[in-house]
Amino acid sequence: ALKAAVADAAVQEISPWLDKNTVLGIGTGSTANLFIDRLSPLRDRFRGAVASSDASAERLKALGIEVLTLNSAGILPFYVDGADEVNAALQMIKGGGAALTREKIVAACAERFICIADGSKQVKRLGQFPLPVEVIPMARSHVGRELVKLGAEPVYRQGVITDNGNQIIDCYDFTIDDPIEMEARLNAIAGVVTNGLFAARGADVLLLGKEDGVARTTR
Ligand code: DER
Repeated sequence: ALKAAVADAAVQEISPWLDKNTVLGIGTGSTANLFIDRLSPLRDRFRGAVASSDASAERLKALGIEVLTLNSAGILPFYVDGADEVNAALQMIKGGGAALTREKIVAACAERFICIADGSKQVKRLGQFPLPVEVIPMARSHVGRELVKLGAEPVYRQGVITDNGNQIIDCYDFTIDDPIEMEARLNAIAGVVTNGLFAARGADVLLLGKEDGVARTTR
């Protein structure tokens, strides 16, 4: 119910801005799916969407919403997506659904990142949720050793291949004092494609579902 409430709030957030040329950036996960479902009645009021995963693209198409490639869409007015954790600075950990690379790419092309999450995702400090890191398969052991040096406990996410053909390492018991600095350090490790810290480019609006309603925070 909290997820549904934030999905409704996200529709309210964007609907005044929709026109026939609007292309929306759409995330991945159960909360993003509820948002996708709510776009269906509005599909004649915007042009289409860019999806951050094959799963979201399929869901959009099934609802008759045009799915565009990011290269054909250019700059997007909005990116709407969930998060695994979000702090007071609207920095996030994402990647629970293994879509972090395309999520970070589509988010980078959006003017406004609207994060939709239930209250359980709000944390004081990022890192309770194991931080996902997408790696080139041949580099998995090397990246694992580098993550140990950074103080993480790396665990290979067995049986998961991302939409980009890569693998995921989840970093447990990881103390992240400075999310922006750590995001950059992780990106510098040879073999890392993307890490789940969305800190340098966090969310612009957070719609957080709580028992007493949806709290809206801007950065
Ligand atoms: O994998 C992801 O980044 C998802 O957005 C995840 O962070 C949120 O998924 P949920 O809405 O199913 O909790």
